[in-house]
Amino acid sequence: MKKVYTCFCTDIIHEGHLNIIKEAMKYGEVVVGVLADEAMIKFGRFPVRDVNERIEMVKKIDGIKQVIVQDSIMYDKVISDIQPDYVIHGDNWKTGYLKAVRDNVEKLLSAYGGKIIDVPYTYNENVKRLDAQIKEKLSMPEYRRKRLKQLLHLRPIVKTIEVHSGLTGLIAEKTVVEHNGEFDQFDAMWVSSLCDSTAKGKPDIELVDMTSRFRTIDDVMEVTTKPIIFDGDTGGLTEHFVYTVRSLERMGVSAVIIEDKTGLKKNSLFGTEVVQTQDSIEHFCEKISAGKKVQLTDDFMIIARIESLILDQGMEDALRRAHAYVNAGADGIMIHSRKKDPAEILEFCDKFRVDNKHTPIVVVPSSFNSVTEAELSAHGVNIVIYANQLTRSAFPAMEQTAKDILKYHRAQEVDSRLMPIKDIISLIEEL
Ligand code: SPV
Ligand code: MG
Repeated sequence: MKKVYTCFCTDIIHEGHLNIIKEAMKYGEVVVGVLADEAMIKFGRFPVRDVNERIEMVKKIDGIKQVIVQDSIMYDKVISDIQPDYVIHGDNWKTGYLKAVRDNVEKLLSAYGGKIIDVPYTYNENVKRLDAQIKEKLSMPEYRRKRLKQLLHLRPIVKTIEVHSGLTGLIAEKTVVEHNGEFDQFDAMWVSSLCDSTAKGKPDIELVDMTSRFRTIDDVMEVTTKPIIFDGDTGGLTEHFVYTVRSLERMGVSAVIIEDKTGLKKNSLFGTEVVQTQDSIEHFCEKISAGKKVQLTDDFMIIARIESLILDQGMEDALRRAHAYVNAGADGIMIHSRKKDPAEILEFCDKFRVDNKHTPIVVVPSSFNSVTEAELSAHGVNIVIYANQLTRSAFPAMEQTAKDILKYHRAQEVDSRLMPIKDIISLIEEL
């Protein structure tokens, strides 16, 4: 009896999957792989059901000989383990980023004479509707809110990218790359005060009010499913912060980060060039505790951001604050630096981890951008935020286009740098 293998990375079984099984049965006994949770995430498909629930779901399909877990999106291990005569898949993997997976399978099978069977991919109205229902579920507050904590367990480091609009949200949501046989995507979104203010042409001084900041969150949430970490600046007055916590939690935001500064907040990357005042440990701890007290779910996180290194107050001050903030109830610590060298950040992480093994550490490598995710993770960092790179890449491109249209008195010269009209009008899917 020949062996036919297929891998399912899905939360629901629809007619497309059943069609693949029906075809597979024509060639031999069918083994189905269920893609592991972490591999699903790297591939841009956060599982609504965990791997065990998905195994049970697949086992219910008639005609399957065996169900196994496939650990990685690439097939090296699974093919070496079970040596299938055939691997069967929808023909959608012939193009786009999935082609790398098909190439990987083709190479592995050709080593011993195995074959690929491509079956026409089923994407009818019914399948589209089921897909949309899963996305809808993931975007609901109760699912989205808890997803950050889930990711902290599932990912070595949670990769977060700045968003400030529906469009940037879509980039965070949909960008998946294949590089050297590895897939990756962003896990979460950062609603930056700097970029949210900049997009409105305003300075980053807590001038854009909460109602407007919430409007940005809403725009992002309308078109995405990934969890949101909100830049809450100083959190404002404690009496106001408690209302902010309640609102964010109700909306389905996963975390707020507040920084230990008082008075007129200026962006940290100015450092000591401008007057910035750090809050007292006691007062900031009261703010954290007040926020924790009003929160209603276990899913929401209040993360305390320490400005000691930014304000040249030293490592000891940063560490003392970190432990105090955790004792006051902070669910995570963000440590910031404006140095080009990541040394002080890594030193902080190592020293903090001596006494605290588990509280998530968040870093924002805008200045110390040579540091890799693997290095950060090795020093105990759990969340990395790319806080402003989308805004900083879009702005020079738009400015150059504006200048060139003025210079040439027409738009032809800029056209080769632009996204084709056909692509921009099909960028947003219509319902
Ligand atoms: C932001 O993105 O608004 C931040 C991070 O607060 S930073 O600009 O690096 O201070
Ligand atoms: Mg900010």
